[in-house]
Amino acid sequence: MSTYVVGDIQGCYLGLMALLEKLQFNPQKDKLYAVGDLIGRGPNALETLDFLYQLGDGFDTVLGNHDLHFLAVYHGIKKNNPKDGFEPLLRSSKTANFVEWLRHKPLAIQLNSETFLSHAGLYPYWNINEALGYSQEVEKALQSDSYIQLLRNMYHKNSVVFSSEMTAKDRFRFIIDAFTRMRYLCEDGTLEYTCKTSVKDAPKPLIPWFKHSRITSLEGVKLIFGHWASLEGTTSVSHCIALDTGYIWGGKLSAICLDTMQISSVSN
Ligand SMILES: [Mn+2]
Repeated sequence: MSTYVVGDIQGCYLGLMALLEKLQFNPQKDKLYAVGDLIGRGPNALETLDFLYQLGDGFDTVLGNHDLHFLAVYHGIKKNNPKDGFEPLLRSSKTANFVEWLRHKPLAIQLNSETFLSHAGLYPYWNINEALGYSQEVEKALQSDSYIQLLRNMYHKNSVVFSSEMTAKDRFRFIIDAFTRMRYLCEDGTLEYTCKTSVKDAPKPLIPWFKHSRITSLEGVKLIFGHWASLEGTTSVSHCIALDTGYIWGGKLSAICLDTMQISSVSN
């Protein structure tokens, strides 16, 4: 039995199939995790969700910003934009089932004492246990009757710092943003959501979250994340593993084998 974590699939079903074949993934024995953005922009959202859903207990994922956006589009909170690639999925009779399935996925997963998965990373001012607690708060809300309000609330202005005095709405929005959209922090620790470039092209005062001293000093824990294709799989922090290698943009789809820590990729 092997355990793999795959990067941002974004509806690229054929890429996923090619990668699983390269890994000789055995759905009867092996386990697959994803770092979120299962769909979004790519051509085969329906096939991708259908396949992953059918893996049953052999698959689990954290939610990415595109996955959450899909839920909002499904519920009519946001207009469908054809470039998201959701159309065949929105027309499928299976979709209500996939929506329920996604609604029960977390923002963060701790696989064992040393491996933590989330879509964008770990907000430097949270330790692992706090982060898991905040993920659970959102998970509960996603599964509650206030689910639609939670989705609608995602589209208000980003909150850039976390504090215990925030309103519930700001707090939920911050938790979702930190787990699914974070890339850079400003020198004062506030989150900066607009810069999406590689680290070498970023304006000087911005710090990638994984270079923050609270993250570089975290020992014995591997933080595995996706979301940030312009990193091209490189963080230069050995315990921070970037798996979004931009397949959807003509790059690669990558997965790490947690037993060997070997990364395998296929090109688009
Ligand atoms: Mn993303």
